[in-house]
Amino acid sequence: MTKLFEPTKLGDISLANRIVMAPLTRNRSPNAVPNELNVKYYAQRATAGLIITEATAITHQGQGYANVPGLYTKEALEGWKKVTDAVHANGGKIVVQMWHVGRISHTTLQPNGGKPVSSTSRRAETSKTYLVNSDGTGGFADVSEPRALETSEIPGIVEDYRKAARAAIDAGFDGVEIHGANGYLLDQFLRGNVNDRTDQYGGSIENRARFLFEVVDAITKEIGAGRTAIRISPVTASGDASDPAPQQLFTYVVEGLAKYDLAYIHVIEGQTGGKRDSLPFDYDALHAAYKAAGGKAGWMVNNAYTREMAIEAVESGKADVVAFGKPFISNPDFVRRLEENAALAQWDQTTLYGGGAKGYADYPTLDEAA
Ligand code: 8OZ
Repeated sequence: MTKLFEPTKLGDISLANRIVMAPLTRNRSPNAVPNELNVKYYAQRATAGLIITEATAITHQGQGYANVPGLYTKEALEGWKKVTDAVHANGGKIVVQMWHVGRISHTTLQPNGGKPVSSTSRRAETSKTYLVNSDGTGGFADVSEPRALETSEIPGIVEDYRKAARAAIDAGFDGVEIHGANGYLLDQFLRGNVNDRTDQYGGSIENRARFLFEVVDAITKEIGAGRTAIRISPVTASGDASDPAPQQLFTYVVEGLAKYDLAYIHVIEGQTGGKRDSLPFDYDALHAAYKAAGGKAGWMVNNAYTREMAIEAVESGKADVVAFGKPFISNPDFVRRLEENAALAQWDQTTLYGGGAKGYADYPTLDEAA
């Protein structure tokens, strides 16, 4: 037996087990509005101890890809209410991942066709976004050149986060996960090789982390720390993000987060969706620094965990809960399969981004396949 299948609590959120569905971008919500197909997909996966939704834009300006959902229109929030109701009806818990893409966007996705905003006016040279062509087919395209945010604009974006967190709770979510990872807006401020500002939001680690802490502060005041979480990716190079001293940077970040009684800290180990050892980083030292600073939130780990690794992580205290991404796409009853050590279905790589039910809401459970 293992603790992996036993209940736990992350802040104010009670989980039936310690297996979490990681956020997964699927590009199946036209007009940024969650629809009946999305309801079905999430409801099918409600045996996860916790579902983290796909990254969800807090504002139109925070949009960076075609057909990803939002939190900023009445229609989107009504759509999400149907999702949260369906997940709760099936006994699950669900938090929304709050997203502002920053410079990983395209003018055609922005309000009035404007430039995406960032900590810098430099383009993410190797980054692609996903656009839908006029004939309805999808395709990847270079991201647009951003404009650097004025210092005076930052409080407005903090306010956007606060409002979106309130709207999320009103739409029935059990909490929110701030997307602080993978080269998006907050990470664009954190990273020394992206952030080239000379104001109080650039330069030192303390300055680069200021925006993130203002967002954490605003959201925890609005909805409570026990329903607020954050995801970080210390070495992920997505979005052309990198830093000269990630260990120092993220130690400062988690020590600051220790001052809040958050629901959980979600750490991607290695390159998101890729190699676990893509760059050197001591994740156990990061966890130890968090605890030494008085941090009490759940420690969530992610990236290419196997059943054995997950059992070992929760037994040893390396982590409190383990998030799994792509296996949850092709195994709606992933928790049961881990419990029974049953075979896992492989996901179809060609239907990850965009499309309809195929490769999305049509993967059978063990019972359905029998
Ligand atoms: C895959 C494709 C598009 C976006 C992330 C939100 O990496 C994403 C994402 C993943 O965090």
